[in-house]
Amino acid sequence: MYRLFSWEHSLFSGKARAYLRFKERSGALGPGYEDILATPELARGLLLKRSGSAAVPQLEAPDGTWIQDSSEIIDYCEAEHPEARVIPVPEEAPRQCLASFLIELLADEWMVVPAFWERWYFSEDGREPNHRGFNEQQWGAMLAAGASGDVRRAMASQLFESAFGISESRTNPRAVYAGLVQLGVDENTEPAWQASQHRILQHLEAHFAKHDYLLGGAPSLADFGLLAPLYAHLYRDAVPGFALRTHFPLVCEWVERTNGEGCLNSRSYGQKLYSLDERGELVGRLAASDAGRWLPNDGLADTLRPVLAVFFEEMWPVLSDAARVLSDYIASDAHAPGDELPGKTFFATPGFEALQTGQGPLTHDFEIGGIRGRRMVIPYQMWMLERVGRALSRCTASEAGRSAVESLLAGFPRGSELQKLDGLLAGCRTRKKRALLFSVGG
Ligand SMILES: N[C@@H](CCC(=O)N[C@@H](CS)C(=O)NCC(=O)O)C(=O)O
Repeated sequence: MYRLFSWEHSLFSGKARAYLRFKERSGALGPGYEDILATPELARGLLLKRSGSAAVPQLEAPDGTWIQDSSEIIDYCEAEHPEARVIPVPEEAPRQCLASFLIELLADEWMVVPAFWERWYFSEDGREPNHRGFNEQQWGAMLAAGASGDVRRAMASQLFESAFGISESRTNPRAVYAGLVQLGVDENTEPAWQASQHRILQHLEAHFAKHDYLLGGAPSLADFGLLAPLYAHLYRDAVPGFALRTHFPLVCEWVERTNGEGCLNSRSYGQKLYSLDERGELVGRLAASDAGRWLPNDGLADTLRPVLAVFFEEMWPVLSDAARVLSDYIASDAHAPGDELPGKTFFATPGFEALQTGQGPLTHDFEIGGIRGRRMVIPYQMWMLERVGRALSRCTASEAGRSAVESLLAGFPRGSELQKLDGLLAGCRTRKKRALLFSVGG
């Protein structure tokens, strides 16, 4: 069996788990998988040793191959088990393929910010409503698995105080609170990040009013990517979870459908609806929208375009500036080609804080919703962009593919810049070895 090492409350674990569940239920995952809680003992004694990082999710394949990173988990399993595929074939459906990779990137590395903020903002002292108790419970379930409820909560509470400095989150931000600052969340930008999240949720609510999944009637990489910020943080955490259920009920239904749990009536994978024929006999039919398939003819729903527009309007300017800043740093005397680069998403990578905080060489000005802030450059995002670039070159390999992609991108501000991705990334190519990132060269 595959072994998935995960936490229920982890953003990227939700993405990998829902993907594996879909493949398994579709009969496409060979031996299936076991979901193993990555306790601190396993994180230190196994994950860290195998990959160089204790981050979850990580996957061990039946032959012992070890895979760290939710995107690599999906790529690995797609190559091994191509049935019930989740990535549209670039040569056949270039627009759906490109859209899937862009939404994965938007969800993983942009929507992560307000989702992460919701969890920790509503755990701070004095916030009302407040879900600190819930947050203690979910962290404690991992930190002290098997211990009694009071011990589990106490362990988490202790971690929140001693390591995360929750009581002085605003005056002396540490760990997760420092991470939020490093990601560009401060008192000025907070409302803008929240507005960005609401804008996306409104677009999604409109989309799921017509279609069960992002590409139509079956899940894709775009759905599993989107589930990363939506499941553990926005759906499960108590305060955003209440808001999501009350304001975005169709998004909630999609979360349940895509996650494959608590979804009896939400037309999840392969579910049927039944009617009675004239003799009173049950007649089943596929429940999903769009005949249970991605839209025909490489179609993208009109309701999906506003979601892609958020990528180009908000995230793309930041990514392209980050590529420039990272290229300058790699070319400078401060870095030798082939050396390690910071890797984390949620906060500055230990050992690289001087580069990624304050006015360090791996920080830059950015804008969200017209508000200016400063954030760290995350080289991992260039690794993700290279992944988009590989898909893009296959999408545009034929004349027909090129023109399909060109007309899609022409509909977005600065959309055509994506076609010059190779040039943008030329000075900041990365190599990922286990969980570690290095510049290319040397
Ligand atoms: N890019 C990675 C991100 C993994 C990640 O940051 N995981 C978080 C939880 S969602 C984590 O384990 N953080 C703790 C740590 O880095 O030690 C992926 O897609 O899997």
